[in-house]
Amino acid sequence: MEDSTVAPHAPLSASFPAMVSYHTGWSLSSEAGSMDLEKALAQGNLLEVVSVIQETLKIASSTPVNIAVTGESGNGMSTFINALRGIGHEEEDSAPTGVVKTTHTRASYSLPHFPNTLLWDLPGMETTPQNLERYIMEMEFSQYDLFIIIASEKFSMNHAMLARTIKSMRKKFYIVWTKLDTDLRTGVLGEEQLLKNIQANILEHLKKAQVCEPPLFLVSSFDSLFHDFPKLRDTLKKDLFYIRYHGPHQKLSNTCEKSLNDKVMFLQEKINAHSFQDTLGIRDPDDLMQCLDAYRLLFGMDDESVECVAQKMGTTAMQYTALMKSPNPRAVSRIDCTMACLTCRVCQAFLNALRSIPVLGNPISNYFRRMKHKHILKIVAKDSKVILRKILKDFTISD
Ligand SMILES: Nc1nc2c(ncn2[C@@H]2O[C@H](COP(=O)(O)OP(=O)(O)OP(=O)(O)O)[C@@H](O)[C@H]2O)c(=O)[nH]1
Ligand SMILES: [Mg+2]
Repeated sequence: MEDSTVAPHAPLSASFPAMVSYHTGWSLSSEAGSMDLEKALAQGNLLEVVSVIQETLKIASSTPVNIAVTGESGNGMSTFINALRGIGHEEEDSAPTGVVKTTHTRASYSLPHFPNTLLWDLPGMETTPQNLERYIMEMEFSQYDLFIIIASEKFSMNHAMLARTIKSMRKKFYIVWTKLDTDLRTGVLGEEQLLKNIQANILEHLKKAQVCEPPLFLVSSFDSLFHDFPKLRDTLKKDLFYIRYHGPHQKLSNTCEKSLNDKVMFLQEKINAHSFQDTLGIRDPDDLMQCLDAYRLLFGMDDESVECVAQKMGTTAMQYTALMKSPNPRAVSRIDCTMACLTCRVCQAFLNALRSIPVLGNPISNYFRRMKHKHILKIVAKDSKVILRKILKDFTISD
């Protein structure tokens, strides 16, 4: 069935692309991604962990973010879109503008300097509450990630209701007051007072509609470098980053955290069962160096893996090892009090003496051995979390 609300010759696209927003993009691939990540963490394959994180964040960065520009007809929505895109109203792919009602069907436009971001020019909303509901349905408000409500000349209750509806959908929105050039030209008040009055009037309407203060920008679409336009672009940049990466980032962090905790529990059971050699590959469970190496290998935190990951990330292994406690057994004993106690000469001599006591000696020394292993495990698991957090952060910053 054809959608009558959509422009037939919209410049970029008139209907939503198959992958709508990062929420959808993520959910399409999230299950497979999560499983791959869990598997790689369980196997201690750090390089594979990095690949899964990289792939997931690549999907997030290439999935379109949809921004709806809405308001009442004639408020200057299409002109604002052209201004934000840095083009005039008569260029080939500019949004049509005019003094009479011009935009009848929605259309999307790319936003230069903001890759994979679509600005949607919506027809103006009608003015009754029943129509507002229909408008929200027809314009498919649920599909957008961010809203820009345009107002000019008069901030009406309709604008406030629109804000309230978007807020109830738990979506982010800005209020943009446009045609400021006309206000400044025709107003009798000084600029400072006029700006204050406009802001106060908008906030009063929003307060009546029980909407708390959203980001508010006062602009003229004829001066797209002045007034609040630079502030608006900065805010948009930050919010688009958040919209794009927050969900996937959270999900990846949670999966890493959960998988590592599960792995610690699994290994603790093996320690309790004293399966040092067969499961953990530790020949001498009293050799601190051997134990550390074995646990680091199980978590993919061994020197070779860290080196490979550093190469993949375009950095040096030092960037990671400097954050870790486990690569250096002497440092572990020095920095970590429990470890220092468990490995000190007096304690070792005491444990050796215990072993020679019949019946009681072995259980007590086994207890201390388990305690030492669990502590090493804790240190290595903590290192893994620190390194994964750094990898996640580095990937998101370098985008
Ligand atoms: N002075 C001034 N005029 C503006 C500004 N923005 C828009 N206009 C004018 O306002 C009129 C309506 O602008 P449009 O951008 O077409 O408005 P719209 O909200 O898209 O309206 P429809 O598509 O018709 O619903 C046009 O004549 C624009 O030139 C502005 O910042 N300053
Ligand atoms: Mg328009």
